[in-house]
Amino acid sequence: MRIGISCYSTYGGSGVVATEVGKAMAARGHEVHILSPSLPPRLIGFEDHVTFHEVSANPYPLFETDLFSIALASMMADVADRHQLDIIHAHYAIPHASAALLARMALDNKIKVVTTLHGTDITAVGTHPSYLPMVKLAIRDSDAVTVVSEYLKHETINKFNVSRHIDVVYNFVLQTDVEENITDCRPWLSPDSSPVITHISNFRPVKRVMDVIKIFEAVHKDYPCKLVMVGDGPDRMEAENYVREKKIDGDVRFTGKQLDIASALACSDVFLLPSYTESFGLAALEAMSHGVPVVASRVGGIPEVVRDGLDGYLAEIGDIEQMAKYVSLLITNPHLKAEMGNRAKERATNTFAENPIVDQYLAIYQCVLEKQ
Ligand code: GMT
Repeated sequence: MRIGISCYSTYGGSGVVATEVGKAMAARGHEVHILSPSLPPRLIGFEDHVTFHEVSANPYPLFETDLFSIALASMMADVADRHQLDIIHAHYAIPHASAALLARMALDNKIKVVTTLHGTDITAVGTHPSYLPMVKLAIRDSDAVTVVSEYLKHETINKFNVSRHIDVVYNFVLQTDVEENITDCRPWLSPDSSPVITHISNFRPVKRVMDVIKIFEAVHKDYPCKLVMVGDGPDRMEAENYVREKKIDGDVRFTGKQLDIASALACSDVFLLPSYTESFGLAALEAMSHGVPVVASRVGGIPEVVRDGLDGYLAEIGDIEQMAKYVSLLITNPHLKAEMGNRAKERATNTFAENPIVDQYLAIYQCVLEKQ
């Protein structure tokens, strides 16, 4: 098969899933073309059967805004034509899915479009009137639509009033991420060997970064511990200012964006994800795959990933006190932490293993290609 994959190249989960699906398809011998505004972080190094195409919108004095969507659709059509692609797999509805439909029109329907909805394209920004009709069209007219959780399927059907078939294909973990190239970060993240609490995100409001800090503050009052904040985004500055004001900055480390998430997780004791919406929670799954129990909000698709009381604990959105209690319980009870961590690892590596999930995408590709 010749497959085009379109995604954002940010550190967000949709770009990670898209790139890893592409690499997995290439490893199975398919030809893969990845289209993105810049090189996705997971695409470092040469990969056999994978070609990267950087999408950029050519500015023109008349244009008042960046015309990325049109540039993306044009590049999809061009790459599909030149490389005789069979399928474009668009990750995130805005604008990837609508651009793919436009490219399909430009190619007289000689290509199939598979759209994967990831989260806020449905639960937040997608329902804004500036985007809603196009997201609805993308859901209606893609040859196949997948979502990353049962929760997101439910939201898609209800919010967009659609009746079409939608497949749930969960996010997955890579065995190589779990086992290979781990650096022991504990000596510098926690020189006194106190427990390490970790949060990884793009620090957008949806992640409730200030809840992370306040949960840590409450735990830290009673127990020595460290907080590691991996990532960057709009809410980082407020969080950094707060920890300085509260004079807990000596025990909070903001690492900025990191490619080596696996090493940070491998030396973590608890992973915190108090988001107000989360269609799946790939970061939580990655933590689980390293045997790290998760304390998260009971929201969206998170309960499909983290089983409350088994792989970690779930609490209501914004319940800082309860989440702090759960974190304290875990860091003061090594036996409980190890038991939950082991269960989390087993669940992550069995239920969310790469191969069967990539096979699900492959079966969807084959199915749309058979339908002429
Ligand atoms: O929807 C978003 O906010 C962006 C997207 C991303 O690129 O990070 O995140 C979503 O997709 C991930 C991969 O499928 C999921 O694991 C995340 O839970 C989801 N984020 C949200 O729903 C907030």
